[in-house]
Amino acid sequence: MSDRVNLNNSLLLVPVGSLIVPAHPPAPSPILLSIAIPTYKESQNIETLVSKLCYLLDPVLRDRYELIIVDDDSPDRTWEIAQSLIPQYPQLRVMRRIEERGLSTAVVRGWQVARGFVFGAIDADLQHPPEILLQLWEEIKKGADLAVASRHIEEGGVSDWNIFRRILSRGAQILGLTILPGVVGRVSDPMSGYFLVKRDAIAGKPLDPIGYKILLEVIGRGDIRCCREVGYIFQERQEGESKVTAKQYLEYIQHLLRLRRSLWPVERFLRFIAVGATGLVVDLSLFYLLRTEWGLGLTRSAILSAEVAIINNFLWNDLWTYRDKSRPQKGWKKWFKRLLKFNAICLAGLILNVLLVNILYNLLHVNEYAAKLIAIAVVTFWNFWINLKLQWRTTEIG
Ligand SMILES: Nc1nc2c(ncn2[C@@H]2O[C@H](COP(=O)(O)OP(=O)(O)O)[C@@H](O)[C@H]2O)c(=O)[nH]1
Ligand SMILES: [Mg+2]
Repeated sequence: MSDRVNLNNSLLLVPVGSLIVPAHPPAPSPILLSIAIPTYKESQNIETLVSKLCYLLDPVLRDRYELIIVDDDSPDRTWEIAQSLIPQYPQLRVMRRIEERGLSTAVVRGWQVARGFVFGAIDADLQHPPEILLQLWEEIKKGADLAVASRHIEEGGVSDWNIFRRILSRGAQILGLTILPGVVGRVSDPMSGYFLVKRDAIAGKPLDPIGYKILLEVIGRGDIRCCREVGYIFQERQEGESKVTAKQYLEYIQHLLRLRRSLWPVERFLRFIAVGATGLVVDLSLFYLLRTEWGLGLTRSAILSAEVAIINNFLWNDLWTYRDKSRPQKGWKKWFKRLLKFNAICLAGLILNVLLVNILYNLLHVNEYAAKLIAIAVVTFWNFWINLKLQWRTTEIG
């Protein structure tokens, strides 16, 4: 991957491999905002779009923004026309993809070479009014992690879509809400391709989009705390034509299902259970050693062996189960903090365990062993979930 650019208007090199955005720009840079513009056969639109964007952004960000056109080797040579605009618009960078195809991956490839700390996506066909960009930027400056241009809030809308198109669009949204409520329900217009997002929110997350709906991927896999929306009217296309066909609808469903599967952390949970099993072995063996070999008291043996098992579990979970989340939290201090939190969560789990056994046995008259088994299952799930949510989160609160 390289960000060498614009000497002789050269094209950007296309990143290869996984679609992961790095946590930092390739080199220190004054750029704040990087907007990816996916194009396919947009030769008639590209100059107008670039000139409008630069006209709007120059007074606000001067030379602290960049526009990254990612063209999929359009037969109308959009990439070449874009390249010819670079001398006039030095903020412009152009990538020509030969091997890969698709709107969403084009956007991510653009972000991978981006130098800013805020990323954007906008269509090249002027259906996304450029002026809205400044409002989105304002929302980011006020603290939003994600600012979405929406057709479905006040001041938003579509120009003159027929009833069929409106139903199709809403139908797609309802389907999305059913399959992925936590993602699709976060914003009023989850199908929008016009938004800004902070680098921090998606850096290091393996993105894996299919088709058109890059925003789903950003919300689904990103770490989005604060999200704002700005209304806009989706304009009619003046030049060129839409590339949407029935295929994109199928891809949308495929994308929803793929996200659904990957957001259920099945593999992580299985790892957690495996680690728990090693903990049990450690706990029992040490308890045996302390009691019978060294003759320590019952309570002391129980506490000591449980604590060693907790440390054992912590080490494996930190290194393996939650590796992707613990790795970015560098340093011994943070490691130690995680260990303490893990202890606290396990202790809370133990209290919950005792409470549940009592409620099940004394109040609900469940068999003692059944009560204990239910409690173990609930507490395992509790430990897993609370650790995932509180403990190994990538970004810290406050
Ligand atoms: N790089 C790239 N851009 C694409 C591709 N398909 C569409 N686009 C661009 O994505 C934007 C939206 O596409 P469009 O067909 O207008 O979608 P619609 O507005 O939903 O009808 C436009 O800028 C297109 O040029 C693709 O396969 N690769
Ligand atoms: Mg369009």
